[in-house]
Parts: sequence; C-alpha cells; structure tokens
Amino acid sequence: MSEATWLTPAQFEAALRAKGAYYHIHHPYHIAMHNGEATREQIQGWVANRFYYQTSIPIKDAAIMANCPDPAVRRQWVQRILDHDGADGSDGGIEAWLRLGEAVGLSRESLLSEERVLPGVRFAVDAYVNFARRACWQDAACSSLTELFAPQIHQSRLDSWPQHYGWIEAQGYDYFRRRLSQARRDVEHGLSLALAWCDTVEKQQRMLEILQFKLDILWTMLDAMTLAWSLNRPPYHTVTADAVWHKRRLV
Ligand code: AHQ
Repeated sequence: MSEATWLTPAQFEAALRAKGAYYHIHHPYHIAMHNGEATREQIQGWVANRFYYQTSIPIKDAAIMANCPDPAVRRQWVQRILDHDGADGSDGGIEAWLRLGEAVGLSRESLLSEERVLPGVRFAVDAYVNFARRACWQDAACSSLTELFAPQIHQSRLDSWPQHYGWIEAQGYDYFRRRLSQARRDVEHGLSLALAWCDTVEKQQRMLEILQFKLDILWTMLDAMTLAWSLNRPPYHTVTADAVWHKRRLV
C-alpha cells in the first residue's frame, strides 16, 4: 500500500466525503425499501431494529461528553442528546421513532421491549457505544460523520416510502423530516472538530479508518436484517422457529 501523504483540509474533507460510496443507502436491503419492494415484515423488522440504534445514540453521545473536558464542545454536543431524548416539553427523536413504529403497525411496547432486535444488530450498535466509551472524545465525536450522507437517505425515504407503502401512516415520517436539519447541524460541528483534530497524516488516516468502522456498523446492521427477513435465516432457524436469542442491553 502506498505511503499516506498529508492532506490539506479541503483534500481531507473530500476524502471523508468520498467514503459516502460505502454508505448504507447502497445496501440491497435499503434499495429494496426505497424501490417499494420491501415486505411489511422487512419494514417492521427495520423499524424495530433501528430503534435499538436510535436509543443507543444518546448513550453514545453521553459517553463522548463524559470524556470531553471542553465545556464549549459539551454545550454543543448536549444538543444531540436533547434531540433524541426531548427537552422543554418537546418530544425527541426516540418518541418520534416510537410513532414511526406505531405507523408501521408495531406497538410502543414491542419496540421498547427490544424483543425484535437481532443479535447482529445489537452487536454492531454496541460496538459503536463501546467505541465511544473507550476512544478519545475527538475520535468518538468524529465517528458520527456518517451523517455527512444522512440528509440524502432521510430525503430518499420521504420521497419514496409514501408512494410505495400506502399502509404506513403519514405521521410516522416526522422523524425523517426532523433529521434533515438536525443531521446538517451535527455535521457542521463534527466536520469542524475533525478538520481541527486531524492535524497529522496519522490522525487523518486513523479518522478515515474510524469513518469506515462506522460505515461497517451501519452496513452490518442491514446484513443481519437481510439474513433474517430477506433470506429467511434468522438466528437458530435450523434449530427452532422461536426467537431464542438474548433480548436485553447487556453492555
Ligand atoms: O437518525 C440518525 C441519527 O440520529 C444519527 C446520529 C448520528 C451519530 O451520532 O452517529 N448518526 C445517525 C444516523 C441516523 N439515521 C441513520 C439512517 O440511515 O436513518 C443514519 C445515521 C448515520 O448516518 O450515522
């Protein structure tokens, strides 16, 4: 492999953005949902499993804040927790995702119980949370930069799902709408942190690897869902039709 060379801030940002080629918008499961080819079970499975990701985000962000000694950064980062948990009487993203669950025919209890969360999804999401707990706060903060590509994916759902899935109640789409602006605000802060922090070739190369790690998390979540609901090979399917895998957050 050729020796890595120093990238100017503009070149480094371009290198980060080039990682969009591996974003999960290109995963077959996501493409099927976008094209209207997903079954009710596949949509419900995606909503129930992504709920575990959504409820893990504030835990991840709190871990970053716990490791960050800079009040100015914490004052900005805390907004991410409020976006998900809600604040000042306004519902947050987790509540909006519960409404998405109800819109696709899943009860709040079903999502909150995590009974539908696949082991592969849980392991991928837990890897993200544990990385945020153990990495330096700068590395962990910048791992959120997969959101460089998030506005496009949220918009694609708003553009395609209503026409394909008449059975999904419209209020379920509120979550994707709110993320269009929140993701852009997150990226502005995250990108400024990354460009300031990655002031050596080694840090730039490590950050590109960290971004790939996070892309792998998002991709792997959909791989687990593909096995279960596209290939009909949920965990232990050769042994039992029951959902016998562990169903609670252990880390
Ligand atoms: O809804 C999403 C969200 O709240 C976040 C927070 C952020 C992070 O801190 O890593 N990443 C993220 C993402 C959300 N939605 C995903 C999707 O496909 O709907 C995209 C995901 C991301 O790009 O990291």
